[in-house]
Amino acid sequence: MKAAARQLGIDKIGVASAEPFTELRERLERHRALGYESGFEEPDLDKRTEPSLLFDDPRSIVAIAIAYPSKLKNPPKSEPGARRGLLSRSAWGEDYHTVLRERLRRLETWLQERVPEGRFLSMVDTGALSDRAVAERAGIGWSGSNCAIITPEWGSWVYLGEMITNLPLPPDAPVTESCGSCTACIDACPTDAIVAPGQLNAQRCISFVTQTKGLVSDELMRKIGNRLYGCDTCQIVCPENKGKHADHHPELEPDHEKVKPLLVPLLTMGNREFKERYGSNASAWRGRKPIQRNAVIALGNFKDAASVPALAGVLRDDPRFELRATAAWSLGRIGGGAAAEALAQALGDERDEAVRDAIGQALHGLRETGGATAANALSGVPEREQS
Ligand code: B12
Ligand code: SF4
Ligand code: SF4
Repeated sequence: MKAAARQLGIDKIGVASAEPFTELRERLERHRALGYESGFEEPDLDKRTEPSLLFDDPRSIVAIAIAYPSKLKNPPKSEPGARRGLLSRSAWGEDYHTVLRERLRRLETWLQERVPEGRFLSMVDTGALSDRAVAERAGIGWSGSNCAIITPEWGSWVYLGEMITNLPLPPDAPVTESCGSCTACIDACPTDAIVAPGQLNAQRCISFVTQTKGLVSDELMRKIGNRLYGCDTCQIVCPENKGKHADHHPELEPDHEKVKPLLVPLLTMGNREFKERYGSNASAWRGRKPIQRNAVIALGNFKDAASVPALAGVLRDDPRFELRATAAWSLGRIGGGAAAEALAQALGDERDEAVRDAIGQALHGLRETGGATAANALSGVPEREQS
């Protein structure tokens, strides 16, 4: 099986016992008690840690890793008047769920042909098991301080998946490498989401925040920068990832205009266009709203006056209050007379309380910091509406 893995399109394969994940169970309980969960995990901790609840008579778990690219060759430039956002590397190619499930199916077929009594249950990401805990036990890599499984061969730029089976395969030993005294990821995390080595408060992780659909706090919006989906900072700074770049899976190669797109056209992208462009991309699973909201945030963070008309359009016309409120924040962040005017005008028409609040706060901020033009635009706005 191991010798065949490469020809099946699998970069690394290992075997773990199917014993309960007792240490992980304690970990997950503490994680929940501290409020560090993202809400995307399987909620049933028994299912997460006891393979026998998912599969009749499990004897082993086969873990696989597929390496993905970490570098864009000649990426388009993000320039004044033509600012761009960025998808994280885990969403650069075709949706990895599709790719890994297909590889696991190939592996199942290969095994079934040789061992007809074999039974298999494969999962990638959305299964109950912790893909990282399985990979760690199967010797795929070690569990880094940034939480990622780091392989000696491909660094942490790997997707993980696994297959529970009734076949009693000899287990592999975990890898012996570790992070040593390095703390680069903890130091670089923009929101201090890594509260201790290997412990993440997902609620503060930008990767999580980019995947939410609601309003984002001022602090986190500033820290999102121009990220449209996911965050790679704690992996980019990792010395174990230096020079690691896998470009041998054509389906995982990035389309530059998709993964580093112009921001303004994203704002008015309809559902059909979104599905055509991003439907087969891992970033699409939450729909277009989070990505469009993040595009609005990114334009605010660029503070580029050229994007004021597009943001004013969102504030005036977008039917989703989250988008309008976020556009108000971005206009306030960009500032200047045109932004202040758009905000003041929108206040007259806006009926949603949350959006009115956001407009009020943006106008208030402009009044405190803005110049004469902004102040003029505010002159007709009653005090109550401004703050
Ligand atoms: C929920 C989730 C998220 C959440 C929370 C992430 C987190 N760290 O918990 C959010 C949305 C933030 C997220 C972000 C990302 N994710 Co995610 N996510 C998941 C998911 C669905 C569950 C993870 C989970 O249960 N976390 C809870 C923690 C507590 O458990 P765990 O990390 O699974 O297990 C480890 C710890 O428990 C630890 N541990 C256990 N006991 C102890 C004891 C001590 C003392 C210590 C220190 C540690 C420790 O060891 C376990 C193994 O490493 C998995 C898929 C899956 N089904 O497993 C993908 C997964 C972890 N994500 C993945 C990826 C790629 C990402 C991102 C890089 C995407 C991006 N570029 O934005 C970021 C990375 C953020 C980060 N630093 O972790 C990959 C990881 C690949 C890899 N090489 O490790 C996975 C495995 C998906 C996949 N199948 O490929 N993700
Ligand atoms: S993904 Fe980003 S926000 Fe999350 S832990 Fe890593 S660096 Fe911090
Ligand atoms: S940056 Fe350093 S501490 Fe963090 S995962 Fe990489 S090696 Fe470990």
